[in-house]
Amino acid sequence: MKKPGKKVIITCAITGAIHTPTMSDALPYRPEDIARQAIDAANAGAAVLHLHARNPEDGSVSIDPEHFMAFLPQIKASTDAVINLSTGGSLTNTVTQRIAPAKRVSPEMCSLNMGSMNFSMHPLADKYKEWKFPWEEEYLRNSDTYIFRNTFRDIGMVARELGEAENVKFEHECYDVGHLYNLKFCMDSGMFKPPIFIQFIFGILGGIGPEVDNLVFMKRTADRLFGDSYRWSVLGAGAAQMNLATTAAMLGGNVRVGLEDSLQISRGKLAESNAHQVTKIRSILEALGHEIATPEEAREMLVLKGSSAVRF
Ligand code: KMH
Ligand code: ZN
Repeated sequence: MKKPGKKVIITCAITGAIHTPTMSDALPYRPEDIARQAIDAANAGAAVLHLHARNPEDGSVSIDPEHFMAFLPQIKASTDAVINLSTGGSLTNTVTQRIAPAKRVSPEMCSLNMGSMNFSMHPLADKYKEWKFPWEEEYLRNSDTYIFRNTFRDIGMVARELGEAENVKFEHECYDVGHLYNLKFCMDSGMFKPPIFIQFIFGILGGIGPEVDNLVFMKRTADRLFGDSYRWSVLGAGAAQMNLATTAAMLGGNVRVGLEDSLQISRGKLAESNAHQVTKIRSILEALGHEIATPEEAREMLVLKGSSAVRF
């Protein structure tokens, strides 16, 4: 486990599948905007870029490998940041569809969600009266019927097809304490090589809430289950983002920010860009005496295969 005083990895999640274009003009969805914001975030201090794709015409979530290929080469050519592809997909995708982009490009990292759960954004729909695109309102409202499917068989398939076959390291996304036990079961079955990287997630409707008590509980549980064989990071959704990231770093962890998880820079105020959030968390962490990990240091801490081993 990473000890306090060691370098902090900043992950920036650039666009995601939760927010829609109406919610913020800063949310990127065209490939050139995703690339530019990702590069700016890396220049601001993000060592890892967590990436989803969007449909360039209307900003809807896409798992089309071509939509990923519209920005991946440019990001790779302009930064040394670790590229982490989402396997979360969207409300209508099968797990096989969700991993297709990563199978095509074999990135250094991928997300791997560690349990099936409700995952809903429907309360957001009531906040807006007019929409930039027709799909947005229905997408949000229908999420109250959504079961985010990540069964043990699904997890095993992703472990084989991306972990074993492509040597991809996973960002194990754990939204509640049971997900840590799922991960422990999988580890004991030999699915993942240590050190594993856990993203503790707080504040998604369907997962554990964004209280510091919960962070301490998740970390204590992970310490008990995984000992020294894990690295960890924290993602607080919405207004919890900066506070929980700061708390995580104070407890010896790494942090994730980005417009995927929160559109705000401070309570009620929209962020101008992903780099805006990276710059803010970086200055908080540096003011507290933490050093920020470079991409090369992140590769060493997480034991990644290296950027020369990707296919884009
Ligand atoms: N937006 C996060 C809360 C994924 O990409 O696999 C969830 C996420 C899922 O990052
Ligand atoms: Zn994501």
